Amino acid sequence: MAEEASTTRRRQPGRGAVWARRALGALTGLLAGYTALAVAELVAAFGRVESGPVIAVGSAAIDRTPPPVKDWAIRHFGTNDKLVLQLGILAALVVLALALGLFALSHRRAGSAGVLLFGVVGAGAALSRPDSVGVSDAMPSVVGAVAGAAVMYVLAGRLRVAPSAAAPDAEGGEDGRPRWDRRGFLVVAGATAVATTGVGVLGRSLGGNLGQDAVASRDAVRLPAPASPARKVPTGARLRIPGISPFTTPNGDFYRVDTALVVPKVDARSWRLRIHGKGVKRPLSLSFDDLLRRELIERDVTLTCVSNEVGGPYVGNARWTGVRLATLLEECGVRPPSKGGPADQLVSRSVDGMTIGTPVEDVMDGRDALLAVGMNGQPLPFVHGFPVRMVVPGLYGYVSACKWLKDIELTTFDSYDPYWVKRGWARRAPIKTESRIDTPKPFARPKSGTVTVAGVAWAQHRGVRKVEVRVDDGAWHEADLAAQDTVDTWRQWFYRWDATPGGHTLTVRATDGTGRVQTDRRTRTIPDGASGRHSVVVTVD
Ligand SMILES: Nc1nc2c(c(=O)[nH]1)N[C@H]1C(S)=C(S)[C@@H](COP(=O)(O)O)O[C@H]1N2
Ligand SMILES: [Mo]
Repeated sequence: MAEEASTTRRRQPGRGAVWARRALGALTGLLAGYTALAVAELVAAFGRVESGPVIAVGSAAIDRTPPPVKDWAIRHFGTNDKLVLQLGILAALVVLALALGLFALSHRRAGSAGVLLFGVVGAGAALSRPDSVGVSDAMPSVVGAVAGAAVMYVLAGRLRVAPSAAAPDAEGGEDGRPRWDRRGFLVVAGATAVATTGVGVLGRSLGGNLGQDAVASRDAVRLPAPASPARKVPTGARLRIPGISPFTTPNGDFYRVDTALVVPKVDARSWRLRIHGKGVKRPLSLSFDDLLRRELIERDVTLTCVSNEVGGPYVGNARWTGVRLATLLEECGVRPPSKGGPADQLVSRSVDGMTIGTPVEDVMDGRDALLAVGMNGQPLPFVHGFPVRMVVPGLYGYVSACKWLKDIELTTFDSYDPYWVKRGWARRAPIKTESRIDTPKPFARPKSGTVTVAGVAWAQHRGVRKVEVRVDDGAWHEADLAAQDTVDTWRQWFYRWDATPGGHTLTVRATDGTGRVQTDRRTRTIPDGASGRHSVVVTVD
């Protein structure tokens, strides 16, 4: 009986050994993938971080994301959407690497070639980017993939089953022990893991040092006093109500919306801006110092993103310092269409390949369209476009607020569609009149009696004339308005509500400076901004 059992055990293909080999196969896939990425990032750190496979594939994915998905991502992940995307890419890579490692157990060559295929995808993504500088951008993915494929080939070789006549069962020998080179595998795998970690750490530290010049150039910026300071914010423009958005949004709290997976770090000392195109009699090329030597103006302007849902957070108000764009354009001999100029679209380009189209008429109609260098008294933060960005009062960011600006081209709407227009968004997009209840928060449980309902309303370049609040389906009550700073800024408001116990819906609407009431017609954000009225449901105790 005992004899019988031991025979059976020997004949079985050592279940434990089969699983151990599979696990090591999967581990091989992981190690190959890890090596490929670490080597690729190291190579990228020597060139451009943007050309590394994860960033390149992520950026290419962003470029190709259908607008509704992008909208959904912004809505659900907000400014974290990019982190979620990168984690998603890494998770997908882990799964694919595990599968490829298992596959390589039986198909060593094909499995290794599979790693190279990923290199091709990464290289293709890097080359497809609008900011690609040429074939060198393919290097990180290619070199990384070759290293990864080599690791796969060598490790899978250690896991090959030695043919044995004595033991027809594939993985186990007569003694039940595996017949593949477990010791060899562990030695090579361990060495690979150590080497790759070293490569990864080196790549990280090199990559982290990138942009040091840009940081130094930003630290060295001293913004000259503006020749035309912003008007002093009227004392009545800042309400002190708990929970209301502050009139001026601090830089650190300012919303951020862009397609950049790596924030561009531009060295202001080598930065230049070119202005050229249709109807430009004297093209201009300016350095950052040239710009600072010009007459600077300072203005309060509220920025809004077209992806902002009704009641959403993508709106902020800052004090911008910069050069009047219209003055520069006039110097170049540009005339707006209304004065016979041939160009009706101004296309701004960023260092990361973003293109943004703005009506020439709008930037030259007397409003304070700026090439901004300062935000709330500081040089622009990197995430907000250092060294120079555009700010145009009254237009959504995607048609006006180009960050990391490097080129301005005058052209026509008929002949060129910029980035977001190619993806289904409107060519022209003035900001819609909107208002938001900041307090009470949705599902709050205020006590009955007087409850302060408060928030902000905006209708940039038209101004906010009136804000009204309605409780449930009752009459509209006029809210108290904070003093107006300028027509280009938002306005705070509050309403003292005599709250009665039970569930209530609070709704707000604004009237702009032209007398038009904010519509109650709900629309999606695409193609030209959400409309409708913000409501908050509360339960009064
Ligand atoms: N280079 C570049 N500029 C850009 C964008 C971008 O993706 N890339 N996004 C635009 C959009 S959609 C908006 S709403 C504003 C947001 O500016 P902020 O991030 O400083 O708030 O920047 C605009 N400028
Ligand atoms: Mo936006």
